[in-house]
Amino acid sequence: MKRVITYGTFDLLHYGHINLLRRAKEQGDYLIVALSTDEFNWKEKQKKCYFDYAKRKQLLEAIRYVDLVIPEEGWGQKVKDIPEYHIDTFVMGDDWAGEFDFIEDQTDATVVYLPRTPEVSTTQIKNDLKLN
Ligand code: C2G
Repeated sequence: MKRVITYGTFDLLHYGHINLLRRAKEQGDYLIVALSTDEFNWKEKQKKCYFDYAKRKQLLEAIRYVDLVIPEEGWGQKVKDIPEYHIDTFVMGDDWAGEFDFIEDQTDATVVYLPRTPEVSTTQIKNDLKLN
């Protein structure tokens, strides 16, 4: 069984996220999503989520491609998660291209960056709806 992991905030879940999760699952047989906690989002990414962690987790768990959702509480946890969950492939959108190459040096996982869905983003949705 090939196990895949990806990380993110996934606020105001949209089809760009779904495209990413579908292609991440295609990299293996089992997909774990490490979901940024509200604290991590605010402290480390200055993101204030519209939906809190519990609601974002509920939404992700309803997606057919997602097998398990775990919390992402810090930048450094990836190199621990990968051995702990026996991960074969680490996947991120290519807006992160290059940022996580170290993972191939520090773990047995392969790093894959997938093209983002260009025209949609949570920020754009908020701006369009004037939620800012
Ligand atoms: N994504 C995408 N296309 C979009 C928007 C997002 O492919 N139009 C991808 C991103 O590249 C990322 C995932 O969906 O791989 C989740 O996006 P965000 O929730 O914005 O995640 P981010 O804030 O980038 O957090 O430790 C890593 C961070 O937690 C990533």
